[in-house]
Amino acid sequence: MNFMKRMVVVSVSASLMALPVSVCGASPVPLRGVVEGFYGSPWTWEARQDMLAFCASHGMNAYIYAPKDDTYHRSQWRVPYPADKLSEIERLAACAKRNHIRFVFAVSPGLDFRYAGRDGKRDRECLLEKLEAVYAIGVRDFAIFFDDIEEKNGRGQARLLNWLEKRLGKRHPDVSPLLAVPTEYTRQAMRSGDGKITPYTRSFSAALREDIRVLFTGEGVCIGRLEDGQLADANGIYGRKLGLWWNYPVNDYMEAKLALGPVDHLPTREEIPAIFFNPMQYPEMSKIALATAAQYANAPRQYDPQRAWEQAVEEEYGSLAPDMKIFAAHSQHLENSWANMGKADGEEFRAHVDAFWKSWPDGPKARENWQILRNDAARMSRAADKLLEGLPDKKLDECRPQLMQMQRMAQAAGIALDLLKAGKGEMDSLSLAELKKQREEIRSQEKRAAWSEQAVLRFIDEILQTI
Ligand code: 14T
Repeated sequence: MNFMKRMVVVSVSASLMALPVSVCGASPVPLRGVVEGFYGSPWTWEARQDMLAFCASHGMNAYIYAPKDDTYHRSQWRVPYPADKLSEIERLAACAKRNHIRFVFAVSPGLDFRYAGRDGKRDRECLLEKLEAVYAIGVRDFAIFFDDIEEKNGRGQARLLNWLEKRLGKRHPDVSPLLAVPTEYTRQAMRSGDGKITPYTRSFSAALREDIRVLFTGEGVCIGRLEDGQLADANGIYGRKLGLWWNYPVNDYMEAKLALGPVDHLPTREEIPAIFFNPMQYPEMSKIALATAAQYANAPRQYDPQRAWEQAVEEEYGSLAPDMKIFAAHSQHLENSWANMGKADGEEFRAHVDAFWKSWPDGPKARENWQILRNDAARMSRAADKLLEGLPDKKLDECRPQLMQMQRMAQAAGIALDLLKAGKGEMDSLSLAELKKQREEIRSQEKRAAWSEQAVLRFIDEILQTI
C-alpha cells in the first residue's frame, strides 16, 4: 500500500515536470526590471550601478534609463548627450552587460516633437541620431516614451516608432524591438465614458508595428490593483500582449512619504511579456519594494506579498530588521485624489486601536488593550532610536525625516495613552501641554515627512479629541 502510494506521488510529480513551466505558475515574466522613470532628482551613476547589481542578484534582467528630469531625455531631447554623459552611459551599459541585465535607453520626445513636413523629417533624423550615438557605445535596446504630454497624435507617434525601428534594424540587425509608452497609458484613458476605444488609442495601436512592445500602467497612473480581466481587456484593445510599467514604489507625487511596502494585486493568470517597476528617487529605500517586485516577476502565481516583504527587510537590514519592519509597516500607502498605491499602513496597530476603543473606558479588556498599545508605542520609540543610531549613512540619509516623525509620533502616542489612563481628574497639565507641543511639531514637519497618517497619527488625534 505504502509502495503504491509512493508510486502515485512519483508519477504525478513526473508528469508535472513534463508540463510547460507556466502551468506550474513558476515561469518568470520574460522581461523584468526597473524603469528609472520618475520626476525629481535622477539617481547618481553610482546608485545606478549598485541597482544593476541588485537587479541581477534578485533575478531581474532589465533596466530602463528614463529619468524625467534628465534634460537630454525629455525637455531637451534634441540636444545630443555631451561626451562626459555619454561615457557614463557607456560605463553603465557595460555594467549591465556584466550583470546580464538588458540596458534599455529611452528618449521622451513628445513634448514638442513635430511629425509633419520638413520639420518632421528633421526631428525624425535628430531622434535617430540620438539613438545612434548610444548604439555606438554598446547599447542595443531602445525605448520611446510619449507619456505625460498634451498632444495625442496616435498615428504620428506610431509611424515614427515604425520608422525608427525599421531604420535601426536595417543598419543594425542586433537591435532589439523597440519599447514604447503611449500617451494614453492607462486602461481608463484608452476607453471613453461609453466604453468605446478612444480615437488616439485606436489609431496608435492600429498603426503600430506588431513587434513593438507597449507598456501601460494598469487601470490608472497609480491605481494599485490590476485584475487579470482588466489586463486581458487592455491586451484586446491593443491586439497584442501589453507589458506593465508599475508605479510602485515611486513617490514623486508625494515625496514626503516613503513607499516601503510590497508590490501587490498584480495579475497572476494572464501572460505578461514585460514588467518594469518605477522606483523612488531614493535608491536604498526603493529596495524593499523592488525585492518583492523581483519575487513577483519571477513567479507571479506563487507570490506572497507579506512573505516577500519580510524576506526583503531581513535581507537588507540584518540585525536591524525587526526595527525596520516596524518603521516600514507604517509607510506603505500612498494616496491622494488620483493615486492609491500600497496597502494600508500599520494594520496590526490599527487592529489594536480598534480593539482598544471597543473596550474603552470600562470594558473588562480595556486595561489589557491599553497595555498592548502602550507597548506598541514603546517599541516604536525604541525602533526609531535604534535605526537613527545604527543605520548606515547611505540608508539614513534617505529616511531620517520620516524616522524622526516616527520618533515624535511614538512619544506622542505614549503620552496620550498615559493621559487617557490618568483620566480627566488627575490629568497632568504639563503632559498635556507636552503632547500638544509634540503634535504641533509633527504638523510642522508634515510637508517633509509623512508616516502612518491613518494609523498612529490618527490615533493620537483621536485621543486628543477625547481628553
Ligand atoms: F510613463 C508612464 F507610464 C508614467 O507612469 N509616467 C509618469 C511617471 O514618470 C511618474 O513617475 C508616475 C508617477 O507620478 O506617473 C506618471 O506621471 C504622472 C502622471 C499623472 F497623471 C504624474 C502626475 C500625474 F498627475
